[in-house]
Amino acid sequence: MTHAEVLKAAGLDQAQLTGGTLPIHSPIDGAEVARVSETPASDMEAIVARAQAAYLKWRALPAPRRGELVRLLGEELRAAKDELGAVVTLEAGKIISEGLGEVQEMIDICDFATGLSRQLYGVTIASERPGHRMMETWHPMGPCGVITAFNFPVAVWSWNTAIALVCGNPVIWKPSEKSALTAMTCMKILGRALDRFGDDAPEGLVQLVIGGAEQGAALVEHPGVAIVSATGSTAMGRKVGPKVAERFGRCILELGGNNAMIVAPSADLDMAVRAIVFSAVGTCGQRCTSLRRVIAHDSIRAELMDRLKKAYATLPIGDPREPGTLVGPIVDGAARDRMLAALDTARVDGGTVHGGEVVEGVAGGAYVSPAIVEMPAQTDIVRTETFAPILYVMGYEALEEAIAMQNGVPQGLSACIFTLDLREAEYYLSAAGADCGIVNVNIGPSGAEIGGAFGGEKETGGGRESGSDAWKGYMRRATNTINYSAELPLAQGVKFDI
Ligand code: UN1
Repeated sequence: MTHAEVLKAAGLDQAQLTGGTLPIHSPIDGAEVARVSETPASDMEAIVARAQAAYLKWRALPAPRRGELVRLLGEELRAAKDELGAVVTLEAGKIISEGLGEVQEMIDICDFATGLSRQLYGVTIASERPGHRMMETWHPMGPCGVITAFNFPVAVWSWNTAIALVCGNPVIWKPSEKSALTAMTCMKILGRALDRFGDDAPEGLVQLVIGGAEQGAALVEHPGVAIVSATGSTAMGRKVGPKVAERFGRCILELGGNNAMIVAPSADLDMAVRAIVFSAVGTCGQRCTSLRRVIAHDSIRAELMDRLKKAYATLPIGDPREPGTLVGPIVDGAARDRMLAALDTARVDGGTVHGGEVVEGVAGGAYVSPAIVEMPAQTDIVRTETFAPILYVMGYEALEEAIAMQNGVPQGLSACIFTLDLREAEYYLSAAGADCGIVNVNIGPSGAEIGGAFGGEKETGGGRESGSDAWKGYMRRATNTINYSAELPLAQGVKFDI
């Protein structure tokens, strides 16, 4: 299909795709596929006011009824899976299977959130006072600003939106300026769910803001936006976090990663190689969970390197729409140049680079061969997240040393170990082990399921999205003490008789 056919099948019409100021390029061939209208930052006042009005109505609906909207969204996503997946491929350059996988992630979170809408449980607490009962109740918070990145243009929105909606919060979405088209397609799909849902959904329940840093800042700074959930670079988070903190808003940050795998002497190397290749070169190394560092035991390092070089040599790189392709384009020329510059720095630091060259793909796109870099030490460039398919490989002798190296980076998203040794695996999962938000055994660092809480520590920002009890980040907790006695005893035995 041509780009125009993909956009037409997604239901985007010419009026939406033309006449604006923001050019959208496909990483596949660099073609300008649309020029969309940006939301004036000065509109934020009215947008937030609409969201606030929507909040008052939406929070009054019983949560299971709110869940029904999310259930319908899941149904509409199932029906539109191929069309939306194709727009993801067009706009993010993902191979077809990964574009569809991202939509599946949306469907999964809708199922999860629908069930959650009947499980927004609070606890009861034993009171120290007779005739008293304590409990926690969870309430909606208010409008939730969602800022998403180009690399997961739809899944991350749905993690936030499905959960925010069942929690009773309207959503204002500012996607990456690189992925406005997937956002517009999502809004169409959501529109169909809203039509079926009926009048219970207030106007302005989910609003889209198109633009860049200016629009993002207007959203983040607005005191009417109760929660800001931002996914992207650590540099972005450093700006967003303090702004939200200054006004005592709530922030959910999911920022950079520098994810490592320790390959122990007992590792099943066949499995390790497959896991490494998927997580290091999948999505052209542009997941926040992408594998960026392998720390391999010296006894197996040479063999592992051998196998990795062989596997890398066979990687089909090129047009992500072709069924056999495993590595599509990197997002744009600037990202390619950052990759090449990082490799130059690694060479200066004593690294031996395999791959990492500009290759021919589709004319106009930025295509690179994924790189493996054997490093003598974990230098600054290794400690930096470069959003590209670069895999640094280092050696170790003792597990403690490997864990120290793994944790010795500013980021803390995802980590894993390949070992068949139970002691090593459990130690790695313990408090003395990996310091990340996602820690795995015998599985790579990327491709997490939605059921778990997603996010990480240190410069990754500390936020949690998606499954488990991440919903608590989207609600406010009230501690309630109810006195059903005829006395008024004070806590801590304090006497204050009047
Ligand atoms: C991201 O790159 O921002 O775990 C999200 C994964 C995906 C989500 C990645 N489920 O790799």
